[in-house]
Amino acid sequence: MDKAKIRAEYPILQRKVHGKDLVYFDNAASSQKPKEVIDAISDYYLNSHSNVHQGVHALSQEATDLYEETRGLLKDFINAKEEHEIIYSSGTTEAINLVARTFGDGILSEGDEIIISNMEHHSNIVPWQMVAERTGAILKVIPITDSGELDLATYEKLLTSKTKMAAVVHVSNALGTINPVKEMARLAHQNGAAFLLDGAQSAPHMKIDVQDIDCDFYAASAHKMFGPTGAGFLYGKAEWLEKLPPFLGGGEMISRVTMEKTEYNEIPFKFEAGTPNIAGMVGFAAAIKYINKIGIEVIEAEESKLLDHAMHKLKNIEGFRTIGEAKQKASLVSFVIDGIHPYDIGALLDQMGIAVRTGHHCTEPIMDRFGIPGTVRASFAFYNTTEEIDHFVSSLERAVNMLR
Ligand code: 7TS
Repeated sequence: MDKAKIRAEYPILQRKVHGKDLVYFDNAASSQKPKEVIDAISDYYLNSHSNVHQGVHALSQEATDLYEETRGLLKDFINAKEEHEIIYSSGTTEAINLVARTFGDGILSEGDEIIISNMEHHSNIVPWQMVAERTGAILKVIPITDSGELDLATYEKLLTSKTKMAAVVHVSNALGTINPVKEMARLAHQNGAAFLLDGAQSAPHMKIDVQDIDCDFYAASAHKMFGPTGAGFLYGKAEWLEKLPPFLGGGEMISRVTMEKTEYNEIPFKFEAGTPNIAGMVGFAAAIKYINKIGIEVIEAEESKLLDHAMHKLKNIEGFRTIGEAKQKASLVSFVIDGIHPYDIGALLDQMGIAVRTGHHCTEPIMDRFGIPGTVRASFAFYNTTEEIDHFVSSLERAVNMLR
């Protein structure tokens, strides 16, 4: 991998922060954008913007073609069976809310059970709590082991004939754990439950095959996939999308409206009310093409090398403790240093030009499980380098010495 060439494609990686070369290790929060993604958005507004799916005029047709191209790219990217199984959304959060809300409206009744895990991002907890409260459904939680893995034996016991949905994170943003989702989907289906995957952290880093996993729903965000903010998607098996009621009401999601009654549009449009984030989807298309050009397997292998390098160096720091030591891990390290608050480390690293995330990472139940207020999280993307990691480790040592 020609790192210098790749890094040159990211204007932001050339800048300085507090007078120091930027080291960006907050990729799990949001990745940076290559120039071709930024150019695609800019080019769209400069040359092709109009509203979609409406006009007979040339610009509307052009905008629609650009906007719809993303659907086919996403279908291939996650190996969905049909293009209409891809619903555009503003991101993972909205996609999960779509499923939770419509499940509440169309499927769940009092006493039904929903399973989530202790490892979820808040966006895969709160929507289910809301729907449980509204419908009288019961929320059950898969525990986490000391190494930061899901307790699968308990998951099996939690599944009953009343379970209607099991919704879990594919890759944990706070622990890095890659969950055994194919097996989990099989177990859910054995009990007649649907299986939803929060793919926010898996889509940017590994090959996804929704047919092989056999999940019923899969949600992800463009901004973690080198694309723009405010764009993302929900994959849903066509049988489910046909069965579920609509999410938001308005234009685009209808086929006929009278003052008495509305007939809804077919999928995917049934779930896409209002003027969408057209430029966002155009940028998302460019991001997927960019990932495809590099190769997701190449990205995965490079990030795995970066993680190994970081772990090898970090473990020598006195008082260093990793939170999340799963056998299968994505390229992030969440850690605490005994006796020092994560925020203080983050603030000192920032002064040195190094961007890491500190805190609970929107996974407060994980922090409660490990009895800590938060962690420092360094999350790597393939454009990061071993030199940056070495610099990070020596800067961390300096920070620790200052704070001890
Ligand atoms: N699920 C997981 C596993 C996530 O990591 C995130 C965002 C979300 C859902 C929500 O995605 P959104 O694009 O809809 O906001 N995670 C993080 C993070 O770790 N730091 O900032 C955002």
